[in-house]
Amino acid sequence: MAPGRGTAQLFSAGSVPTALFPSTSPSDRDPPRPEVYPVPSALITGITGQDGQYLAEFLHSMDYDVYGMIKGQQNPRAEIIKTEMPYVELVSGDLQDLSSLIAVLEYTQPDEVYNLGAISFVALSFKQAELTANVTGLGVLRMLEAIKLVGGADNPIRFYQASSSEMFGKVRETPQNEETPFYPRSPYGTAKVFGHHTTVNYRESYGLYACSGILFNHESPRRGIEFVTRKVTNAVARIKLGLQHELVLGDLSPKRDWGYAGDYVKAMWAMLQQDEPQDFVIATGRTHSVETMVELAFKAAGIDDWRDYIRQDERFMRPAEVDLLVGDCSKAKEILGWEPEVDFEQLIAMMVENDMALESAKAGRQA
Ligand code: GDR
Repeated sequence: MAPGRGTAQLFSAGSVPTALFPSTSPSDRDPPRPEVYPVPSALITGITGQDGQYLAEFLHSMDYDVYGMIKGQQNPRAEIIKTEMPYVELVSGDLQDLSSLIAVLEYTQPDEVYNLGAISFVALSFKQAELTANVTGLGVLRMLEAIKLVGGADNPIRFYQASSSEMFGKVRETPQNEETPFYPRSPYGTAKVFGHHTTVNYRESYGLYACSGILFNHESPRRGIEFVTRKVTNAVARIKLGLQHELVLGDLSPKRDWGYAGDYVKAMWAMLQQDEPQDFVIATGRTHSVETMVELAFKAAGIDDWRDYIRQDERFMRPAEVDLLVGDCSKAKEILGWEPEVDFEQLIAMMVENDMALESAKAGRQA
């Protein structure tokens, strides 16, 4: 007999475990197992973000039906999904509107829900604290309520919550693991703590299969330009090409544990394939300062006198900063078989290379 869903491990994060999948489909939960497995389906909120895109690709490669939730009618980023991932069916819903979430779940009937939607830019959360609490925090509660209502008794819907290392904030211990107490330092962090505890509470109160992945910073060429890594790699490319002459940043001293988003979405999936729902830290275990990251990015473009291009500005500093994050992902290694594949140096080089190609193509078009 094929192994059960609970044994699913990402033995090699690089190879898509298609062979594993039929034996780990949601239809496994109640024997007897049918001869032909129905196609599993997943709903992703935050589909237009970096993680939403990587996760959609990954799930599609494993023959999932993938639904992506989109807010509003004129969402410009929806076009990217329509063009690059035509296999994703976009559905209209809003984390601020419970009835829309119920309608989305009734229509999509997902086996798995990945809640990646959020106001996710920490700096913005200080300026739009109420909106952040509503979307990033209460949005989790609304989705869990919708799952509880639509899934009914013996709820078949599995839920993944995108928790964040920002919850550790002013860290209580180093490295941070699943037991480390939270001390958030921003409206974003406090909203994520609410979402995290709500996920645990719905699991314990209603027996939902609900997991939180406490993901440390994860980046890629698809990262939004407002986040520091992409801001830097894009500026470095433009400086190299003579299109920009300085890079204006905030505090260069904070340290982050930066991994590759393409690796991290595989851990999200693996969390929902276990016998029991539980929470996991996903991280690389290495930390670097913003300054080191900047230096590395310039060096990747062959620029040694990088300090000459940097200017610091109060505008990019935060009312309260998170000084040091570094995660201990031993539990994910042991239970999920997950390990990061792309290291920090490869990640930054990949991002610089991508921005060089993008910016030269853009400059070529404008010439
Ligand atoms: P972070 O990511 O806040 O860690 O949250 P971000 O890249 O925005 O900042 C990282 C660190 O760099 C410092 N910094 C700057 N940051 C930005 N954005 N722009 C600057 O000019 C700049 N100069 C210095 C910041 O102060 C900070 O210390 C990310 C988000 O993706 C969250 O949604 C996610 O939950 C966490 O990572 C894990």
